[in-house]
Amino acid sequence: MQQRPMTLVEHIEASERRFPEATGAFTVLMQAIGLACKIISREVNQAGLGKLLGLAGRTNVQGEQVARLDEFANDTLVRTLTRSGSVCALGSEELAVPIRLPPAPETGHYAVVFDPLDGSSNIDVAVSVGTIFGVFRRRSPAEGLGGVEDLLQPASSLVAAGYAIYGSSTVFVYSTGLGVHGFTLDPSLGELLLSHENIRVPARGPYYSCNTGYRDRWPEDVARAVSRFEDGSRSLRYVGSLVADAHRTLLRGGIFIYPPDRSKPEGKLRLLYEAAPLAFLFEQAGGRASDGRQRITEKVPAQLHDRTPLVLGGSEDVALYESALAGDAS
Ligand code: AHM
Ligand code: MG
Repeated sequence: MQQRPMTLVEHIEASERRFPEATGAFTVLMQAIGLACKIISREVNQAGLGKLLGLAGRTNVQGEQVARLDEFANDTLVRTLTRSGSVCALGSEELAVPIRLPPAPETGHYAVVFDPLDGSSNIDVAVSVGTIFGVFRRRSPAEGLGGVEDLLQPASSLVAAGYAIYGSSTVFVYSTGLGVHGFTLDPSLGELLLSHENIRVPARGPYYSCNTGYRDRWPEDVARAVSRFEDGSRSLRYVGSLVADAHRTLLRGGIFIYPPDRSKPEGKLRLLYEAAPLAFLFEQAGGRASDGRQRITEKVPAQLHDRTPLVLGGSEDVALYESALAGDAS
């Protein structure tokens, strides 16, 4: 008889059993994130039918227009994670300040950062969007409210990270440091089923992915480094949803670049909500993540909403970008 694939929850439980001291709180937390992503997936797929398309009529902390689905996704994650009792603090790309939760000393060991709906400019045109998350261990004393110190940690301190992509299918990818695994949503069961076990990024890939429409705003070193990938041997792919561009790069290889430019000297993408979780996944999958000069996993955020240039990809491709940026002419 053909074996049925493992569900996400079974997979998390199996990896938690490797640690006899584990209390089960981590499984509860991951289950909550999986549930929130399934709820968001359902809403994204029905957005054209319901009333959730369009703008909410206000701007967020980043000064960007908030789409209604952004709000829905943020509320879903906040409510589901709060109800799980496993978190002490939450940081969201959509919220100016962190959510600090009352003490749950037996269970509230974790702090979660997330971009609830990445790529939201693509929602109204039915292009893939996604949710990105990172999980830190609590650092503040267990008796009080969680705080910003629980969230301002480098990606090297993540205990888990992942994303869900709401595309032609919904795929949930996560790692706890024991490989990177992907699960595809079976809508008839409402279950995420193991479909991509132990994902590895090819060292060199066939694509480069970058918004070359901004070339005139790039500093000279960025233009030089990107041009290294424009020798005719690679195809250009750029969705404009980070989750989608990262997912393709993780599975197929290649390089994703969001560099600094004259109008965004720090880059556009957020260190905590976008770059750090993806960097953790790429390194776990044998790839690399860099700001062009430094590993993303080493960068300590000073503020919740810090931005960073971001380069993700296979180890050889990212090394090529970094050396070209540093001035190597070869
Ligand atoms: P968002 O979090 O507001 O959706 O913005 C982030 C998105 C990423 O998904 C994507 O990589 C990038 O912005 C695209 O930006 P641009 O249109 O400048 O190329
Ligand atoms: Mg985003």
